Amino acid sequence: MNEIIEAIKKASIKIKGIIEQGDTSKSDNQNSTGDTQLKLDIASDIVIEKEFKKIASIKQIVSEEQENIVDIHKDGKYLIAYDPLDGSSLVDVNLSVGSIYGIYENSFTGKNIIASVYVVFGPRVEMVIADGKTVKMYRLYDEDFKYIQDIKLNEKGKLQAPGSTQKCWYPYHKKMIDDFFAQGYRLRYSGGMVPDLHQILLKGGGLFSYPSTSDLPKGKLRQLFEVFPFAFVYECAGGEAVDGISRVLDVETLHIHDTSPCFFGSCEEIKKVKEVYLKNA
Ligand code: FBP
Repeated sequence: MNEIIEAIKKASIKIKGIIEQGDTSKSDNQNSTGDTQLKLDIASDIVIEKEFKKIASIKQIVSEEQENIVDIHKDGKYLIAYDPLDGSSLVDVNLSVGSIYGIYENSFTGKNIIASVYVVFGPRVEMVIADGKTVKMYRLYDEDFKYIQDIKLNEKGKLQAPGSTQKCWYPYHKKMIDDFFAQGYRLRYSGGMVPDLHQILLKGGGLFSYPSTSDLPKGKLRQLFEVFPFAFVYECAGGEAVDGISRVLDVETLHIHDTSPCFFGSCEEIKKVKEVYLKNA
């Protein structure tokens, strides 16, 4: 596992350079979800895959930017699903973006995730590692990541990050979001999943939601390399992650690019989400 973390560190330093110097224009390609790929997405993906190919313990990888599973080493132990540069379109407006990695054993399913890592590329580059017991944050200084702190969520927070197109929210979802704001929750939403979820973790808690909507009934965020890795982080930090009703890491994966509605947060907020969604199921 340590060699995987070292590979992510090396790749992240290169991706930092790509973001700062790279071409943010669109490529001629689309990814498996139909998103037009930016040259940054493809460049970041190439950097990560090159680093992972050097590691004997990696059996397979899945990238948001590639259609199929890539076989790496047949005797490897770990399966890694990753989003090389989530929210990449935000680079053009100089907002924070991130890479997300889910590390699995045996098969690419929520139940088999054993660790997750994300890297935030913002005013500073920070890496967060969840290993099933703790959540630890590191910060990049020159060419080295230094340990900063452990991250724990409070029972209840103060921030709310309500995602997706509001005109497509179901009425009960809109009322739930409005109720949180009426309680004094503060809006914190940049459109970048990584910095938005990182902020809630560092500020002690709250709720991030990307629900089922009339235009995207199964949500937008991808299970293997967006939803499950952050669900694992939030659970390790003392919070919860659901699809509205069930623990999201128990959701079945039928295809490697499947999406899921998702709610990540402190326990109090997730309790409210489950109450509302169970009542309207
Ligand atoms: P990409 O993987 O295409 O970047 O989309 C993911 C994402 O950008 C997340 O980072 C973010 O939480 C979400 O989409 C924002 O979606 P919306 O703009 O619909 O709220």
